[in-house]
Amino acid sequence: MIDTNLPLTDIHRHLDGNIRAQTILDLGREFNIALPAQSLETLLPHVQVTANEPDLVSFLAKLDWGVKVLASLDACRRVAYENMEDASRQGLHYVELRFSPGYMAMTHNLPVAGVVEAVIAGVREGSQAFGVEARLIGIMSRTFGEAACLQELEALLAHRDSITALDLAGDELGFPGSLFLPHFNRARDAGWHITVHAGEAAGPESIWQAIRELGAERIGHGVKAVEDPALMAFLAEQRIGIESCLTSNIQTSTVPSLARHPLKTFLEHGVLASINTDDPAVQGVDIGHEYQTAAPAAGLSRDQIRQAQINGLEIAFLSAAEKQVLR
Ligand code: ES4
Ligand code: ZN
Repeated sequence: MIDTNLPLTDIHRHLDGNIRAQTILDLGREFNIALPAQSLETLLPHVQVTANEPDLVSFLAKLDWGVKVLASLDACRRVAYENMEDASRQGLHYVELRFSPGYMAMTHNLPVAGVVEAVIAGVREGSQAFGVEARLIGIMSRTFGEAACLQELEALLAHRDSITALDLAGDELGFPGSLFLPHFNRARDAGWHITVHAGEAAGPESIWQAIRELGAERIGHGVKAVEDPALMAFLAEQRIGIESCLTSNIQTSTVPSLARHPLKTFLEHGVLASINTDDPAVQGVDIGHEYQTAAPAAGLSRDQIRQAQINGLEIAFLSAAEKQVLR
């Protein structure tokens, strides 16, 4: 169901949620970090979702082993590089990789700006080695509060030309977007694009706020928009992109089943919704699974899946000329 005549994109993928289990084992050994298991097979259930989690915050805890082994800047660079190799193996032509430098730095007290630098280097090397085009989105992890997010923002701004956009991820219910107004004002001043995780754990008002107050041009997940007809019309009219992540929304219990996922409704309303993975290694999925298995299970027709594939490039944070090169 992937149209091989069109570029294949993933514009919502966390590189710190996509650390290979084998790499967790390798780095755990290298840095003498105690892991819950010593073989790939026995480690997998600790670092991958095995059953749907009750909520977003429990799901996010599954990402922790990946960052616990990031004991050096070179480990961060390796993970970024391997993300590009994985993107290439999955047949992607273009990826927007996002990461929270504060989260990656946290366990081993790495310098946050150093993490940003290491990720930029790893993605650049991987992009060249594997021939996949990439852009980087900086994340502020709202779960750690306004001050920690300011630290992440400063570290990202130190490398502003290598960063394309700013995002806000983590506990949407506990930390509303309104807390981060000054952060996003600075991001817009830096000339960055804006995307925000919204309408995943919280309701449509969180999406309105992300757009009106934070300046979001795209929304991560946005599933709760279907509860607000005025918002659905606004998203379509204003061409606000939706980054849908089907399997992720089931695993976080945001949506009860794929059959009830709103992606099909978005497409029927002319909303520019796209198909993406989120945290593929933690979820145990790849982009092929989302197109070939999850999208049909969400009731999308062949044409709707193709439209979602077109939308992925349409709403990518690229200039018209950059998109043309990929087509
Ligand atoms: C998220 Cl860090 C992360 N990964 C996946 N989904 C998310 N929602 C909010 N933060
Ligand atoms: Zn996400």
